[in-house]
Amino acid sequence: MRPTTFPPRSTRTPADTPPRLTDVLPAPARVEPAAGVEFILTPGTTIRTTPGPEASAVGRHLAELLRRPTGYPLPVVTAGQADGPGGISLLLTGDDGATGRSRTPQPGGAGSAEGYHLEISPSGVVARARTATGLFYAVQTLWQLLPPKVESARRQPGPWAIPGGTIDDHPRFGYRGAMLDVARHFFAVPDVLRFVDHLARYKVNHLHLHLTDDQGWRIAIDSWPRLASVGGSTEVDGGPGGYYTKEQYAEIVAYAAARHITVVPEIDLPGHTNAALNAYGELAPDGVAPPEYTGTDVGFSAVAVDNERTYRFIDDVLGEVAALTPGRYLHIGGDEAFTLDRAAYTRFMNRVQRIVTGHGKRVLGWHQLAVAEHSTGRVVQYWGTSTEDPVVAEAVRNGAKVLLSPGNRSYLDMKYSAATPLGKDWAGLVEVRDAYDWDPGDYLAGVPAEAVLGVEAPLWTETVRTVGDIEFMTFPRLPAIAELGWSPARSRDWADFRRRLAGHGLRWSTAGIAFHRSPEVPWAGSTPVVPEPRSAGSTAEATGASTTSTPGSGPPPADDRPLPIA
Ligand code: TNX
Repeated sequence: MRPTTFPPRSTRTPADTPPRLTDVLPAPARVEPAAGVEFILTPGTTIRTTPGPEASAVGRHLAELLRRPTGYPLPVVTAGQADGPGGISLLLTGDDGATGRSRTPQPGGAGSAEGYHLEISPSGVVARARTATGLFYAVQTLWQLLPPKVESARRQPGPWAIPGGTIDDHPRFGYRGAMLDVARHFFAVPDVLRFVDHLARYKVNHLHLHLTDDQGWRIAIDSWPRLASVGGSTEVDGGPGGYYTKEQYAEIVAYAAARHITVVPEIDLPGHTNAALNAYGELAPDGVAPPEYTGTDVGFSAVAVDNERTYRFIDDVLGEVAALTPGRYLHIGGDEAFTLDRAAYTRFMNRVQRIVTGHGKRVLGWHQLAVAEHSTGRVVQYWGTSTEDPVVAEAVRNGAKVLLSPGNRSYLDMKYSAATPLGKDWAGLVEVRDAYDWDPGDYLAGVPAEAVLGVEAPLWTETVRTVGDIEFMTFPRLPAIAELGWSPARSRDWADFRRRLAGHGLRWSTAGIAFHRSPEVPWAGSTPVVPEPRSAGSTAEATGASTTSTPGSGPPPADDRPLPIA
């Protein structure tokens, strides 16, 4: 172990300075800093994991995050009973006591399925968790506790200090999500994988993909091939569109799973279906294929709800999508079907819900679905702007759970301010504090905390065209929603949140991630101003400029851009 004082603290730059133990985002359930104590990562540091593929995969993930910036080899080896202190240990406190710990859950939540316990001392780092997911979250926490230069795609000089102390952590809600609309503008696989990486940082565990809408159908369906080949060839403003082959979609699912994220596919029904109707006119109410649509209106399309062929189509599509989905939920949309009366809509949705359960999945849908009958395990996603919805409350009384995505709080496509170059404002302007300062457990009348499955931040992409655009709208609001989903209600504190958030600006800019420099946040360090997105028009907002990216490989093509930590 090296002395912990090299180089002198006074010569550290912001990018060199390790965060404090209390800076983690989302805020852990319990943090106990040990004053004046650090662990220093060295060229000799080893990562030891409990035997078995799950823990060693987490160990390799940590090594991959750290090898490039540190230049250290960081071998991942199997932990043994006889190991001495030192290095980083990632231990599953499973049923066999193999780690030397009892079966008793760790205090503070390492016994919960996603919880972990982290001890950082000069002699080593020890993470313990009951599951690999818990270990993965311990790794995310550890990564955040290293100095911002750890985000660099290039090798940086040490020292690599981690603040000492203990953290006990577990999530408040089981579902923490973000949605990406790949229908209005299509995003290729690498862009989606990059988004997955952003979610993993903040312990978000669901990626909802809005796969179909009026402007495009984005997933190959073998039994109805023109959905993708014809329906996938358009997007908002007439761009080329695109779709995922089943292999590509499976790649997204696997990449997310490796980051302990479940993909929730959405096939939006009965409205938002113009692309499908354009591909198969037989599904349209008048049997005639409508022209393709590249505008941004909503609510004008619907499948023929009185035609048996429509239900064959839905059964085929949901069956193929279910087969690609390891998670328990299929999202069936249900929003803005303005051309149908309530009776026709309800009859249709009752039937579609049964098709979902027939494929062994649970129903998730936008909250308009609340009028349909209860379906075992169903979840309605609330996207309204009011704190009252009697129909949703009634569905909850009948057994539904609620996923909270209030438009005026969690919508990542809302403008931050009137000057924001991208986004919409129908739900209001959503600055960081609006996104952060509400309690999902006590938000919607008649929906108690026990009925809340969690929170999700949806990013609709009518105005979002590039990776830089995605990131500018996502950061810093995603961490706000992630914290509401993860951290204990009692820890919600705007002043403390914005202090912690401020430290992440330098991390994002070092990683090449665009973000909105909200005036509400005292951004720390000298974050560089990066160019505006190409869709920005004339504006003073600074965002990333990338249009392409390489997943998991740090910044988008920015190698000629000076990093702030040279
Ligand atoms: C409403 S939110 C929609 C989407 C739009 C979005 C734009 C919801 C379930 N439907 O079709 O993209 O507004 O903010």
